[in-house]
Amino acid sequence: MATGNRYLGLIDKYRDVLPVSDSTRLISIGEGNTPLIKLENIPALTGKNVDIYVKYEGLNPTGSFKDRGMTMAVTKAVEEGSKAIICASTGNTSASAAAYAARAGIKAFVLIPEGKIALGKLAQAMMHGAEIIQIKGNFDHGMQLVKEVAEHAPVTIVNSINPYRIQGQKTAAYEIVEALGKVPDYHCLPVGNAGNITAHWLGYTEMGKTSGEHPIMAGYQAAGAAPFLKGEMIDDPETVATAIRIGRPQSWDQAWAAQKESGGWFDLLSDEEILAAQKLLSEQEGIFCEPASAASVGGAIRDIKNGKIPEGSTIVCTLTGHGLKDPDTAISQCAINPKAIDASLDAVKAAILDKL
Ligand code: AN7
Repeated sequence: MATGNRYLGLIDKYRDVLPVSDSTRLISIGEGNTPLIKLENIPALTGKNVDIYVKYEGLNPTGSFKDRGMTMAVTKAVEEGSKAIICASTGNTSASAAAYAARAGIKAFVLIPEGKIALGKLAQAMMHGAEIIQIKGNFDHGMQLVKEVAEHAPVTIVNSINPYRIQGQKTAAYEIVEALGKVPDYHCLPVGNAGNITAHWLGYTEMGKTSGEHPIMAGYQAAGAAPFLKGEMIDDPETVATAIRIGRPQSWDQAWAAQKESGGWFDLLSDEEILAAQKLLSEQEGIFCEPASAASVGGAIRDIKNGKIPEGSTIVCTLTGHGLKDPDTAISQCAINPKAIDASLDAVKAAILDKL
């Protein structure tokens, strides 16, 4: 058995390109190192010859890509002597902040929109012992309040406006290029606050400094929460993909820069299209992601079919969060509500033969 190469998290692996020193205490739960999975069945359904890979970020410790940025942000908060962190969140940031604060032995305050966060995310924030502050408002209201309160209380903001979050998250781009052995032609992401597309673009441009190579970045939003398509902030974002129910993206300028510099685009998907893509991935590939994540694959499939993404392309789609984050939305999509039958051989046999 191989020994001596235990994975110690992404800061340890990418310390050469991250703002840490040898004496920095790393707050890590083994995040990063997520699989880049080649889709085997969906490409054929597009009718085009393309390679599609998904970067399954749902396999991070708390089940979303947020852990990449959070390990870095909490590591620096602790290094700087902070005893408490705070964030506004549509769910995943709060789950991640709660877990890393627990690991570090500091306090986490999380502001979440009442009734609009997926069940699994709430369970995580509660289990990790975060101080949960539910507000009668949406993410954008929470974010504004967090910025204001941080000026009056000794708390470190760990939303993606914290530059260390972006630093940690850029490592996903490094892993992709390492796993593929080349730079992908296209990179498709769901976009909410736009921190992740900003972070990926930073990673790709750092790596491509001498070669100039980079993917074309495509960002997909939910139709009811699509400020990048509208060209301005919106007030009442609404979508079944609660993770990206955001009307005032914090990384607005950086995301436009990523789009323009990469030659990419933003587009939107209806809630129905998002849920259909989530189901397709589950049924065709055995990969369960949360609704927001599926926007990347749904958008990519559409743009492959319409030729915007040409044949012969290598495409990476980020699956930002695990499907188990939002069991309610998953179950409500499945028409068949399994009914109990008699616990007898005859009844079970009949049930099987009925389906073959
Ligand atoms: C699964 O947790 O904003 O464009 O507060 O959870 O970087 O914001 C979550 C965002 C995509 C959008 N997919 O990423 C939060 C939060 C999932 C997410 C996004 C989020 P950004």
